[in-house]
Amino acid sequence: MALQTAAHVFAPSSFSLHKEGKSSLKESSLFGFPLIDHVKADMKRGLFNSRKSSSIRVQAVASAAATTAPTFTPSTVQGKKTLRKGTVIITGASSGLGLATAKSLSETGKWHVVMACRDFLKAEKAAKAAGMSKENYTIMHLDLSSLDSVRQFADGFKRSGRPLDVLVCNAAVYQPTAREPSFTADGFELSVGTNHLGHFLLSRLLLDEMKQSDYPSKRLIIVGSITGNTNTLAGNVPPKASLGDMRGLQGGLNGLSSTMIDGGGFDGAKAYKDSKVCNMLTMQEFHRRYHEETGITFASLYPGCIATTGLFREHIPLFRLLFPVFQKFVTKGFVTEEESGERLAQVVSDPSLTKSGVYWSWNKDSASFENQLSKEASNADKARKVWEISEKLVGLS
Ligand code: LMG
Ligand code: NDP
Ligand code: PMR
Repeated sequence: MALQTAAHVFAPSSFSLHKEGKSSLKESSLFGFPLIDHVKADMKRGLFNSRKSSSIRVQAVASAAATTAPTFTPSTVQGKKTLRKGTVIITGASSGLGLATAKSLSETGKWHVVMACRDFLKAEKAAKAAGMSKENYTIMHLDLSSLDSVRQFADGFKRSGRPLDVLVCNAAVYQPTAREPSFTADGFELSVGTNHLGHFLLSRLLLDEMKQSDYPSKRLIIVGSITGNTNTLAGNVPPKASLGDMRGLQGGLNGLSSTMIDGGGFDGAKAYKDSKVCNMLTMQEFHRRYHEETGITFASLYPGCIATTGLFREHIPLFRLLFPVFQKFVTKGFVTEEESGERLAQVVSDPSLTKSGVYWSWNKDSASFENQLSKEASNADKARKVWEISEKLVGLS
């Protein structure tokens, strides 16, 4: 469905929070890390005031699917406004964007970050190297290329007794040089299986947890990308994303039928871009199905070209050498890991980014704006179809 281009200004909701508030301290532990449900957070700056919020100009180009979430109403204790520490799960927080976001949020003291990672030791080392303090994060094992692992993670999280306030689906794999497909534990082509199907199941399994949370602004965020959007120059670099009639997805993306969603021959770069289209469509379908009922904000984003991350680990060395230079000086789309982490942290916690159904991007001055998705990435029929087929593939229907 075509996007409307009617622009309107989205005014940030404003509120302030008082420092004290009776915060009951309840401690338990998970995997040896202390769990603190209510903390004596430093609330001097206001709990939702991210570092950059005051300078954010939100330019809005509204999409048809977008609606505004209710404004925050922090709970009142004896006439004082208080807000407990939020809990955010970030998948793939062991490097790149996920790690930078985890660091940024943990440094505010207002968030407990559950780092959902496939490599526990790598995540622990990364958190330490980033200087994150132990009381602000927990590492939990999650391998998105195994549906069993996704289910175990969801069960484990539920058993931890933590509320779930924000879920960030960030992890991804990119196989630009693979000649042959590889597969997840359940037999799906790896990129779509991990980036889309793993996250699809995870989000569905954790939706009830989010519904139950009493946090004033609950959010489900999926990291999309410009390269999945063919309404941009970057999205037109071959191979282009396209889901076609989804006969390959319908067939299960396995070695017996096609490994590609559109039914074509395997192409690792295309599979990645297709998976990002699925991510962006999934977020919109979530919005259509659940926003009104739950008040949860559903959003996707393009954080900028973070040309130095592990995402390009499988690319040829020459590409890894030239790509950051190309993005810095030619396209000027380059963004550092730190800056991209600040951007995603804004989508997690900034009071001005509560709108649901939105695809966020940032301009050259690092101001956020509602971007327009490509025709395919905003096609409501395709979104429903991706949802319905994916439900079957992950065993939800
Ligand atoms: C595929 O290639 C890969 O095969 C696949 O593995 C996967 O990565 C996939 O989409 C991801 O891409 C895509 C294909 C696109 O190939 C390339 O991108 C290779 C680069 C081709 C570059 C040709 C330009 C040569 C001219 C250079 C001289 C210009 C100097 C500029 C000044 C620079 C100052 C620092 O291929 C195409 O579709 C070709 C489109 C051609 C567009 C030309 C745009 C020019 C941009 C300038 C490029 C600068 C080169 C930097 C290289 C960075 C690496 C990307
Ligand atoms: P990285 O490779 O640095 O980070 C990806 C993370 O995903 C890693 O922590 C990785 O774990 C994790 N991961 C991969 N496979 C699995 C799995 N099976 N189970 C659990 N975790 C897994 O890349 P980026 O930080 O660049 O990517 C983060 C997100 O940003 C992705 O969604 C990507 O599509 C998106 N993005 C990136 C852009 C860029 O320019 N880099 C641009 C636009 C979007 P491990 O550390 O163990 O490898
Ligand atoms: Mg692309 C404004 C131009 C722009 C931007 C913002 C990106 C982002 N790229 C742009 C242009 C170009 N790129 C041009 C003109 C070319 C041809 C030279 C080009 C090439 C290129 C390659 C080969 N770009 C790439 C690749 C990759 O392998 C990356 C990719 O597609 O990963 C899926 C990539 C990217 N360019 C981007 C971004 C953000 C990426 C990677 C990450 C992603 O989408 O997640």
